[in-house]
Amino acid sequence: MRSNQDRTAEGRSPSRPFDVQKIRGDFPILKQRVHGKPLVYLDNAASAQKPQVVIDTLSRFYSTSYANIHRGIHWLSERATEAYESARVRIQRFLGAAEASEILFVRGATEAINLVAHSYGRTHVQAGDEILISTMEHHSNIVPWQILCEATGAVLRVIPISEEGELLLNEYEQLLTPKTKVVAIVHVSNVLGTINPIRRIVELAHRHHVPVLVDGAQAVPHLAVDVQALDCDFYAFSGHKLFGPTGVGVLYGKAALLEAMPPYQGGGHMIQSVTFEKTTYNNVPDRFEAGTPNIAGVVALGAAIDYLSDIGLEAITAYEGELLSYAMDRISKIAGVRLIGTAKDKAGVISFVVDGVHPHDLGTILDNDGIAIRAGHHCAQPLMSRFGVPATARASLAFYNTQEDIDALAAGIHKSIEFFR
Ligand code: 7TS
Repeated sequence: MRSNQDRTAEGRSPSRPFDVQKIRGDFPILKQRVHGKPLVYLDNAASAQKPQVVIDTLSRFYSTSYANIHRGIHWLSERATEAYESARVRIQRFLGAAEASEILFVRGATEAINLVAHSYGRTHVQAGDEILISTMEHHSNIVPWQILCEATGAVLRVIPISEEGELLLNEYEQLLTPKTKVVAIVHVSNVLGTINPIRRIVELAHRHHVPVLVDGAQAVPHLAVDVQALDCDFYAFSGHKLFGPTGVGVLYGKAALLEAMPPYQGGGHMIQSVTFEKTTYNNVPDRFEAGTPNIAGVVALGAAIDYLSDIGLEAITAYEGELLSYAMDRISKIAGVRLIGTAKDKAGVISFVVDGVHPHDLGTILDNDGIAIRAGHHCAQPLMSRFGVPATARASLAFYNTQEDIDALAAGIHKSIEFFR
């Protein structure tokens, strides 16, 4: 894979040495106290915090450059359009896509997957066909395919996983048949942290001429992603988990596939001409961006990506890898803790259950000490069933977390065990 540093916008300085204290200073919310304690934010898989540069970009854009886009004519509209389209180019580089028009702006990973299930799915999937997903999918990569199956009579098939939370690739190979029409798979599990071998998954699917959609919502904050190296056909992610604003996300699609796909939503901007008799559609990406998009959100997502590229995804992956090892070691040593998700290739998501302590009670006790984690099924109920638990506690890391955060978490777990003893 190309290094992310090669991919930063021209003229940018190469990555600085990784200085977590300096990075923490970029995130104003981390200076807050919660219930009188310093905030320990370990709920990054739900949503990540925003650096000052993202907050400033939103404010500056609305203060100086805001108008509706793609309406030409006046200066402000041109300025806003330029900012919006320049974010598209930044994201193209960030993902290593061949063309900017392969980047579609949507509301988030959920909408990206629904777009593909609806537009690609309804054109290519028929009764008796099969859609292949895995046991570790988020509901947003299950339900859109079930809706497609209900509408078409297609069948959902599920790749099983091991006790460690790794995909069973042999079983995957067996499930790939001439009936398979789409493989939709998560890159990094939001519960287990497992990093799936996407390149290999794509290679096997392509032998059967089956396109692969990758749900990258939990991957892009942790790993350098190169869609051309992965050779995936679609790649989806959300801006808010990537230190950008809410309400904006990205669908990458290979140009040839997108160009052959019908619109997902109808409205302004996605048309070439409209009469009551017939409407012709715009080219890609405009065909898939009906109505006024989240203009400022897109621009600020561009700023988030510049910020990350300046730090360097390789540096982030290396730092988080060490922090994850430290955390797994500390938490696994606590008597009564069962870790769920121990794959060899794993990103900074730690799920666990504690004997005698309900995950929600643990979450409440931790919150009292200013520690934010998530407890519940994490929108992955079938995965909870696979591990025979109704819920887990989940601590999820970002590059601004520290060993002190993990120490605070470990102390909180001990405290909750004492409390319920
Ligand atoms: N895919 C994965 C792997 C996710 O983790 C999530 C959100 C989504 C898709 C959907 O993203 P959205 O931005 O469209 O909502 N995951 C979580 C989570 O783990 N806790 O809260 C949201």
